[in-house]
Amino acid sequence: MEIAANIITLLLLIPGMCLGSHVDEQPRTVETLLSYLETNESTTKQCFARYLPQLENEGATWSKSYSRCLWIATTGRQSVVTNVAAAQNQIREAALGISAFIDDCLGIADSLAFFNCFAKMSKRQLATVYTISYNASEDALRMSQQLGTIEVEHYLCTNRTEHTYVEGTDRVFRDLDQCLQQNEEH
Ligand SMILES: *[C@@H]1O[C@H](CO)[C@@H](O)[C@H](O)[C@H]1NC(C)=O
Ligand SMILES: *[C@@H]1O[C@H](CO)[C@@H](O)[C@H](O)[C@H]1NC(C)=O
Ligand SMILES: CC(=O)N[C@H]1CO[C@H](CO)[C@@H](O)[C@@H]1O
Repeated sequence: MEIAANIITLLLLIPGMCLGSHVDEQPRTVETLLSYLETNESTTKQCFARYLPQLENEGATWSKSYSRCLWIATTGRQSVVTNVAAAQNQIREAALGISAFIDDCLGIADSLAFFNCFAKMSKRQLATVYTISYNASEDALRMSQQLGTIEVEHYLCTNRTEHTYVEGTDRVFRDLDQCLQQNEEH
């Protein structure tokens, strides 16, 4: 903390030392610089004491918002999956019915009975296959649309969080900079 404060004060001082009105005079010795740092230390400390908590606040707000964005997206995806569970079950049941019928036919050793079994594959079973395909493609489309919306919302949420953080920290850094500069002008 203290070291960081001194380093930043040092960085603020160096351009002034190089370009200041004292160019023709003896360069300031390290000793003078150190005494400057010492005499200005308390105001520098005050600046950091005031603005570091604000920076920490910005960080905490970012962290909370980011977690919230993540939570919204995760629960959103979970509810999409939960909502299609019934449709998925209907398709599974229908497919298992057809599968059982086909398995029965495949299990028949006698050729004539084998052919007769498949010959009995009724229009109804074919209609079920069609319904499975129709429902499945509709469900897949609706689901990917809903998941896509969640992704977009998630992007907007994190982007907004990022934006607020960048703006907030920028403001604090400018205030801190001003505080340190006032310190320098005293
Ligand atoms: C297909 O969808 C309709 C309407 O949601 C539903 O009533 C039917 O049970 C579904 N059938 C299958 C095989 O998924
Ligand atoms: C994301 O944030 C950046 C910077 O804040 C902004 O320029 C951009 O427009 C934002 N994008 C969306 C889609 O909001
Ligand atoms: C507030 C304070 O201590 N300011 C000092 C900062 O350093 C300059 C240069 O040494 C002094 O003149 C100020 O009094």
